Amino acid sequence: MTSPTFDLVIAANRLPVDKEVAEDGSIEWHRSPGGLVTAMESVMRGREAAWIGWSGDAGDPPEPFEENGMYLVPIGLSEDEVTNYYEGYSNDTLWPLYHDVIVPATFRRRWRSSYERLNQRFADAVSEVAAPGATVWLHDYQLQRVPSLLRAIRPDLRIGWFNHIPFPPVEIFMQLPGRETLLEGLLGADFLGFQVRADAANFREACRRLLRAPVKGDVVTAPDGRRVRAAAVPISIDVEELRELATSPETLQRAKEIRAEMGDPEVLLLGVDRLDYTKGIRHRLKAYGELLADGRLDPRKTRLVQIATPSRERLQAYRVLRGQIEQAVGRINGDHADFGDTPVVYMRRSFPKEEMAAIYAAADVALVTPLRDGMNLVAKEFVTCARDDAALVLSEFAGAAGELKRAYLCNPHDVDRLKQTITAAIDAPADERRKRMRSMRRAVLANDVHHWAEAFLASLQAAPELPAEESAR
Ligand code: ADQ
Repeated sequence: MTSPTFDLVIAANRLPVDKEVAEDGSIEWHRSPGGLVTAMESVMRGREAAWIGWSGDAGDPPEPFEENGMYLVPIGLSEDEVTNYYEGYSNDTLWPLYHDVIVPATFRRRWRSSYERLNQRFADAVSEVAAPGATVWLHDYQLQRVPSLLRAIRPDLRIGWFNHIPFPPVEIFMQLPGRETLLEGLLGADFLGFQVRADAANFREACRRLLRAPVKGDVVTAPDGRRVRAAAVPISIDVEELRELATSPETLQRAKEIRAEMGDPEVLLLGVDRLDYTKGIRHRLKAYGELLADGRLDPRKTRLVQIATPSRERLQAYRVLRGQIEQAVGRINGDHADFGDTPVVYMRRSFPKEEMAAIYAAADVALVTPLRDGMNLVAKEFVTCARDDAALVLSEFAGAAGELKRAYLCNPHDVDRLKQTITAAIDAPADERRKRMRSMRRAVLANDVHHWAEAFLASLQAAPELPAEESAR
C-alpha cells in the first residue's frame, strides 16, 4: 500500500505521543510531556501534516496511525540502536558537548555509525510521505545528518531544521570526531533555526573554520554552492492558552490550597526541571542550603518546592546526578526540618498542566538556574502564570535570558552571587517586582509559540533571503 503524502512533514527523535498499555492489553497513545511537544502542538493544529519519530520502545515499529488529526509514522529502533544512536551518540556525546561539557562527552565509533544509519532511516521515512515540493521541518540534535541525506534523495523539498539546544563555540565543537560530517549534514537544509543569535553565530563560525565555507551575514555557502541561512528564531509557549488556565478561578483556588497545604509559608520558592545536569539543580540546592544555614532564610517560614521529572535514567551521569540531588535534599531537610516544617519539598514526577499552572501561580520566586539551556520554557511559563508581584531568578546561561532581561539574572556557578540574587528577589519591594514582571510579560507576549512557528516557516520559505517581515524591522 502506498502511503498518503503531505505538504508539511515534521520529523523529531520522538513522536508527540507516548504509548500506554491499558489493563485489558489495548494500546492507547497520550500526548507526551516536554518542551518540544508543548511547542509543536499548537503549530500542528488545523494543518494537515505528518510527524515522523520514534515511539519510545525498542523493537519493530507500529504501523503509521492517525491521532488528533495528525498522521504519525513510527520509526523503529532495535535495542542496540537505543543504546548506540539514542543513549550513546545523542545523549552521551552530543548533549554534553553542546552544553559546554558540564560532564565530559563520550566518543565511541560504533555510536557514530548507528547515528548515521538512523538519520538515513529518518530521511527515507520523510521522503516516503512528503508530497512534491513539500515543506519539511526537522528538529534537534538527534537529526543533524538528515538535511543532506534527505536532499540527496529528494532535491525538490524545502528543508528546515531547528535546534532546541545550544550550538557550542567552535573550540568545543571541534572536539567531536568527524565534526565536518555534522556541519555538512546540516548544510543540506535551506534554513537552520537556532534559539539565540550566539548559537547561530557559533554554527556559522564552525562552518567557516572547519569547512572553509564562505560566510556573509547570516548566510553560509555550502560545499555544493547552495546558500544556507542560519539565524535565531527563539522558541516560546502558547501564552494565551496558559494565561487563561492560570487565571481561572479553579487554578487560583488550587494555588491557595497548595500554599495552605504547606503551612502558608512566607516565602515559597520553586524549581521545575527535567532531572538533568544542565539544569543547575545541585547549585540551586547548595545556595538554598547555605541561605538557611547562614540564617538569611528562616526554615520555618520558607519552602523550596523542587519538581524534577525523571529523565534518561539508563545513563550513568543521570543516575549519579539523581543520587547527588536526593542526598542534598536529605541533608537540607535533616539539618533544618521540624515537625510540620520541611524546607525542601522534592517531587520526582510529572504533573498535569492544570496543576503546573497552579504551582506557578502559588510561587513567590521561581529559580530557573540552568548551567546551560537552549531556551528554557519553564521561565516563560512562570512569567505567564505567576502573580504580578512574583519574581524570576534566571540564569544568564539560559536562552530565555535574551528576552527576559528584567528577570533577576545570575551566574549559577557563582554560589555567593546566586545567594545574593535569590535574597534580592525575595527582599525587593513589591512594586519593583511588579514592574519587572510586567516588562517580562510583554516580552513573552511579543513572541508566543504561534509567532515562533510562523517566523520559522516564513524564514524557511524565504531562505536564503530574509522573510519580508524580518527584513522590514
Ligand atoms: P527541556 O530541556 O525539556 O527542552 P524546558 O524548555 O524547560 O526544557 O521544557 C520543559 C517542559 O517540560 C516545560 O514545558 C515544563 O512545563 C515541562 N515540565 C517539566 N517538568 C515537569 C513536570 N514535573 N510535570 C509536568 N511538566 C513538566 C529542550 C531544551 C530547552 C528548550 C526546549 C524547547 O533543553 O532549552 O527550551 O527544548 O525548545
